[in-house]
Amino acid sequence: MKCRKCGKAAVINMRQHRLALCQECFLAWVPEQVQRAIERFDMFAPNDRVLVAVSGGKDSLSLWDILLRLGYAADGVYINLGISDGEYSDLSQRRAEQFARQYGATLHVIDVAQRYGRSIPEVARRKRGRSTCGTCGLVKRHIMNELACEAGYSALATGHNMDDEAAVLFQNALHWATGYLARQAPVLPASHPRLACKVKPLVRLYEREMAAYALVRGIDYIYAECPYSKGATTLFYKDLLNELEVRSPGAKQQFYLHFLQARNEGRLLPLEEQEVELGECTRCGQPTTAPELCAFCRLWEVETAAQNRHSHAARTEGL
Ligand code: Q46
Ligand code: ZN
Repeated sequence: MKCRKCGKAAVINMRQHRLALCQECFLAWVPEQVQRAIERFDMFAPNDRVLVAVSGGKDSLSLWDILLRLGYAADGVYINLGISDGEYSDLSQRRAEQFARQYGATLHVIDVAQRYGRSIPEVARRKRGRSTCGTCGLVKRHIMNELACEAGYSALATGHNMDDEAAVLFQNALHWATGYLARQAPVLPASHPRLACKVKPLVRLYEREMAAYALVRGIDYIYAECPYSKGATTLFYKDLLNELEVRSPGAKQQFYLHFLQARNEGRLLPLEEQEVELGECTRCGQPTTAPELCAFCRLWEVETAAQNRHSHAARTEGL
């Protein structure tokens, strides 16, 4: 198969675009798609400072690579969650640090256990109605939002690709989760002075294309997935959508892009976002719908109380 742009041997065939490209043309095409998404959804301006949420995986490192190549002032943030199965956290941190060194870019590293006294698996072990991923998501969102706001970044960029977004859309549509559907967008503007604007510049790209980009570009990323992602329902939905894609190339793209179009045109009227009243957490000051402490501060308060009870019991037993 030949590259449609220059006639050299193609390295990838993207059936949904009826487009085969050689290595060189593909490496130019991917950043073009990202730039189109940034402009189309008005994510940020050329002089804005952007903070990239880096996990050490193919999507976030490729996103960082692309933004730097496009000339954006993009720094990274890596959060060490303390996941030791297969040394997942330490390995992924090394990949992120190695990338930053190689590109001469700034990486903020935050270690949850060092900063808050306990790793994510340790906190999640106490199971308080929240799954490990639920706890992890809450902590990551809080830390990234805090850093983005305090350090004055215009946007917090995540490496969600179209497969991620289509799978979440499928899940939300199956459950008619109208609140989530209303909030699912490539850009979530800052609705409060202490809330960062969140953007997803990879929404026009399939996961397969991002994997190919990282490979062809020679980005050294962590291949292993987080051990807690095993059996996640979104992975099952991704498989279903990929089966559909095999039978009907472009189905995934149409499903997601038509949703965005309908949303922008106001054709999802009953899904209109309801204005939620946001107060401020009395401890950390971040926006919350709760009357006093935000969910993040409540999590660590319960954690500290449990720790105190534990040390008290240990002391009593020792008497
Ligand atoms: S890192 Fe955290 Fe994910 Fe691992 S524990 Fe779950 S949420 S799966 S994106
Ligand atoms: Zn708080």
